[in-house]
Amino acid sequence: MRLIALIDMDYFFVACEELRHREIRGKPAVVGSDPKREGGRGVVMTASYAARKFGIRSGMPISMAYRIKKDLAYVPQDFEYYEEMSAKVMALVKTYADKFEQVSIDEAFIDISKMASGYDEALELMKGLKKEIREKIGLPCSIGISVNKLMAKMASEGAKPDGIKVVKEEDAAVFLAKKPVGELYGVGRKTSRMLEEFGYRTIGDLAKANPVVLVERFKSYGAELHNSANGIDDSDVQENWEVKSISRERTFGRDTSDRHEIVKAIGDMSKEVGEDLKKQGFAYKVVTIKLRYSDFEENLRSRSLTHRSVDTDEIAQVATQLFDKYMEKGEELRKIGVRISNLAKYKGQKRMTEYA
Ligand code: TTP
Ligand code: MG
Ligand code: MG
Repeated sequence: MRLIALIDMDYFFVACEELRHREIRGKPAVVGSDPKREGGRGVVMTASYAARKFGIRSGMPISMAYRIKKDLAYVPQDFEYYEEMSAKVMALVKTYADKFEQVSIDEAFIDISKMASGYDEALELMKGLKKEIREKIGLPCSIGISVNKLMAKMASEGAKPDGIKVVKEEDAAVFLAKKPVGELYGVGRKTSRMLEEFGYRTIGDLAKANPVVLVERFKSYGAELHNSANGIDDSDVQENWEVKSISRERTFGRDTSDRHEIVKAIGDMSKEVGEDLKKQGFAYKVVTIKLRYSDFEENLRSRSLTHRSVDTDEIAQVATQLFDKYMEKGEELRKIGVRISNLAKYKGQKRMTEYA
């Protein structure tokens, strides 16, 4: 029996902000682009559940959110911080997974078929994960558990906020039947409108529809829609936790144009990156540096080697050459980063460590 779980963080960006802004905890709050800087054209990226009570939603113009709720707390977005929190969450989630597939900044599917032998064990396991995310990171999440990705996702929606829901295979049809078609995973606004025009109002309507008619109306997508509406989904959890790149970044205490200081930072980071590379048994092909200037402008500059390499000294050499070539004269750096990418497992890994 397959057991799949979907972990999705609750009101993710605002929840992250609540961690470092105590004053907005539990209050109606949004994260979004600055309404003043963009002439009020920014949109709400995330709304806390307290804000959702007033009808404030992701994608809504910030100006409208303010009209609805005058004393709404507003926090400007800080993607780097959310990505950092996301990485912490995902690192924990992976430890609970046979297979792990991150599908967005706040969401991942895991296959727990080997870790748990039935619904009860799966539930216990996921309770542990949820508790660990709460205790170690401080963030709330919701978890759906079922026999495939589609149903796990649908179950997680039913668990929100801050809950866990198991939908057994035999209960899938009833669980889905009364929901509006627009809530079916994978159905966007356009498809949803078309489905309604054809008279399929609920997922149950779609499940009972003649698949031949659906294929006539929606081509091959019709068959998929019919399967989804019946809770059927054979797709596997696609592992993506192979490291695709290894990187380090350093923010200087004070903005600097001092070559000596910067090259030393490049050297230190390259060494760390090289150590990770060896540990993980990869060879790399591309070296990239990131230059963040004092005005927050950011440039990435890369060089691709002719062959995949395991030579870790070369990382600092190439990164330094890139720096000398591309650093803008007269500018100061706030931050510098080194990254290696286009990685592949190094077959001679064992031998390399034997001789090292
Ligand atoms: P979601 O998981 O869709 O939403 P959420 O975490 O804010 O709320 P929920 O409790 O319902 O899961 O999206 C995750 C993050 O992605 C969200 O916090 C902000 C970002 N996002 C956008 O930037 N734009 C959008 O339109 C949506 C939907 C999300
Ligand atoms: Mg979420
Ligand atoms: Mg999400």
